[in-house]
Amino acid sequence: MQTYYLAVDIGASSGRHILGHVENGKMVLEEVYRFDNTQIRRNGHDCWNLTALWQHILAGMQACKKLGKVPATMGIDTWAVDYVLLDCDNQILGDAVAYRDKRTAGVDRAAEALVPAEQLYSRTGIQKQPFNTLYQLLAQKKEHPEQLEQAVHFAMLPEYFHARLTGILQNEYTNATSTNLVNARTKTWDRDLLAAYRLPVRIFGPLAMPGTRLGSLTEAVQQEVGFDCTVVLPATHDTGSAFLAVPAQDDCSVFLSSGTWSLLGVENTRPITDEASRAANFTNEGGAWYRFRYLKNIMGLWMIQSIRRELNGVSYVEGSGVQTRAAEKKWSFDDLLAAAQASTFSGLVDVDDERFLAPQSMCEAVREVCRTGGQPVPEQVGDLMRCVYRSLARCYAQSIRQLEQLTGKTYRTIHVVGGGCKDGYLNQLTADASGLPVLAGPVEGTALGNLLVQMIAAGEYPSLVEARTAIAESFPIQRFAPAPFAEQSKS
Ligand code: LFR
Repeated sequence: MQTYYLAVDIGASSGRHILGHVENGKMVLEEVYRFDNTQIRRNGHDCWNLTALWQHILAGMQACKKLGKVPATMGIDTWAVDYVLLDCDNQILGDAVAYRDKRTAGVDRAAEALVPAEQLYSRTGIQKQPFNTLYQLLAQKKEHPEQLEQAVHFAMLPEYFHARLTGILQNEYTNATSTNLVNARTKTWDRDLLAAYRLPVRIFGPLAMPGTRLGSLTEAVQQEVGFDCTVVLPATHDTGSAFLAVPAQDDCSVFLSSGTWSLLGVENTRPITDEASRAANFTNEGGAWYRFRYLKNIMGLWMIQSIRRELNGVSYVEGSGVQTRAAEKKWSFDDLLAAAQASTFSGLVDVDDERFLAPQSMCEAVREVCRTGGQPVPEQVGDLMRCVYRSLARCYAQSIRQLEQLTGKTYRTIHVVGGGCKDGYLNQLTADASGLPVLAGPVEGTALGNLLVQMIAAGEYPSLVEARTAIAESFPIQRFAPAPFAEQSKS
């Protein structure tokens, strides 16, 4: 009888249930359920719809039952930094505010008055991002001090869902590091920092490692889905899972997890928390088996996704939420790609510009950044797209040069995993800009990394090395060589 494992992988724009099993040493995946993740406007903030997400989690489990493929274990991963505060009955206090919401504007300055930025980085190794949980918690404390006072538990979103599945609330290490409140050396909550920010130490529980067996489904959930199984913690931060699934066979590769964000970096056994690293805004996120993901957040496909939504008439209007208008033409990703390839536009933008984080109009934001940067302004869709694509590739290339300076190593290949690795045009631009071959695949990086931890916990593979070799042998990897005379981006 086949043993199945279930990864529930929820990203900022969509989620999926992927069943995995091992056949003759190889990994086999099957997507059983997919859903959209859309935000709602609540009490003046952009929030996640946790009720809808929970219904989707259950519906995907029911789909497994219907197929007759009941998993032995399951685990949930999501994007990082977002959380909820819970009371003693695990009920949410306040809302599950989404990280691109404006509530954190200016909070970093107040935080820096309490702990200087250099000190924070040298303790946690986490890059400064306006949306880090630390700033969100301080924003919530300012707006609703009573919610922090009443809180009994702090739960990152996968932990909240795991608690609904099992009745057990357990904080997990990889996602906890994205809060900016975990000490990179002691690898647990930094009590001095919590005290300095006047955050209640009592709500932050002990941190469990990926691979921990949490428990079985509650009676109520069993009734809903028609089976029982064991929840095993994956690296609950999606990027933590994605990096595990990179089929690198040596340590000369740069990893790129390509989705809404482009996460580009390497794995280290020790954190790098010096000033040069802080200035370059590289982060040391905690990984399974205490491997540190030394990486940079690059704006990523969010820019392309936002342009497409906008051209297709979907826009976000502050105060009233998502609005749609009739669009003259519906643009597919292939249409956008073809338009980019037909353009000869030469302007470039710094994709890390904060104006791209949550603009009312991404098309206008790109034009504005071009204009203020003294670049030609892209008016046509193809020009806009070519500008974004080439700017992303240039940023990847520059970040690799920075990485080499910071780690003192030379990198020879780029491994791309995640949905974005299907974009052959971007892969080729990346190879050309960096002068390095790009190895693209597997597409389901995050879900695969989630499954990999469950499979190691179940004894299917003895360790990460064998599991990564199995991934290399189980999925097609496409190679993009740099064009011989391509102009490389210098940092
Ligand atoms: C990717 C990701 C990144 C994190 C960002 C916000 O999905 O998890 O690693 O920086 O989303 O949570």
